[in-house]
Amino acid sequence: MKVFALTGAGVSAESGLGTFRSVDGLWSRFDPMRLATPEGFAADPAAVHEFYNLRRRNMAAAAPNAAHFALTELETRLEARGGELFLCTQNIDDLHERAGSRRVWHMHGEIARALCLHCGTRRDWRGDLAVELACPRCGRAGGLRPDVVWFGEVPYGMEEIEAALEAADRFVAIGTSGSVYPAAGFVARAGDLGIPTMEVNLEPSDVAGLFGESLYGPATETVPALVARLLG
Ligand code: BJW
Repeated sequence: MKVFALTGAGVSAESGLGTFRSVDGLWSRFDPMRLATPEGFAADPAAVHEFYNLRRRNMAAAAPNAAHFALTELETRLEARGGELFLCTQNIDDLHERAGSRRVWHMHGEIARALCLHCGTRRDWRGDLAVELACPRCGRAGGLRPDVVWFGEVPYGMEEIEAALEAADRFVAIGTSGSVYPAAGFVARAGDLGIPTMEVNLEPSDVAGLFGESLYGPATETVPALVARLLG
């Protein structure tokens, strides 16, 4: 069996990392147009660095939870049976990797990586970023930014994602509000392809009506239950 799992901020919520659109979510306190767009970065890079530096430190202090570990078990046990898990996350944190997942597709990039706008180099970057820092590759300052996908930018690996969706036997969306495209459109695409779909979330998402099945509750409870079910 080939499973395509799409994860969102809800999978890391119980690890203490904030979601975006809950009542007290990140976008209720921070302006996404200022902090998560290329135009916002051009206008005030220091403010954007401060926002992501804080989140990078929060991530380092957080630990993976039972939902991340259950998805690692799913990957391992599907592979042992000749199956596959395509784990596509919108999250920029590394909690899937720290739970042991070996192949994680970060469609919205990774906060522990930096991209140089001058030379295009992408590299691991675990410390703070700052405007005055120079790129270790080209030596120019002022061009380093978090290697994350902001509004108006094209997510990473869309061709590979589409191919994995086409090859999948199951599509599950976990902890995502279904409000950001193109990820929010995957369930409709899976439906067009005739793939059974399931939503696993705290509450019905914006696209809940498009899923064949649903399981509602905290991810640390629902994801282990989902994995047990998928493994039969
Ligand atoms: C729990 C739980 C628990 C809580 N257990 N569950 C109109 C105007 C302008 C733009 C657009 C437009 N229409 C469409 C667009 C495009 C735009 C878009 O979608 N905008 C919408 C807002 C309308 N999209 C883009 O610009 C994207 N690019 C694009 O479309 O390029 C064109 C293209 C595509 C494909 C091929 C070719 C061309 C880029 C989007 C980039 C999004 N970036 C962000 C920030 C990245 C870095 C960062 O983290 O800072 O990505 S925004 C933010 O939202 C972040 C997330 O990955 C993303 C999704 O959020 P997510 O994960 O769903 O979180 P929440 O908070 O929304 O939901 C959490 C869910 O968990 C909730 O449902 C809770 O109930 C649940 N939950 N606790 C289980 N314990």
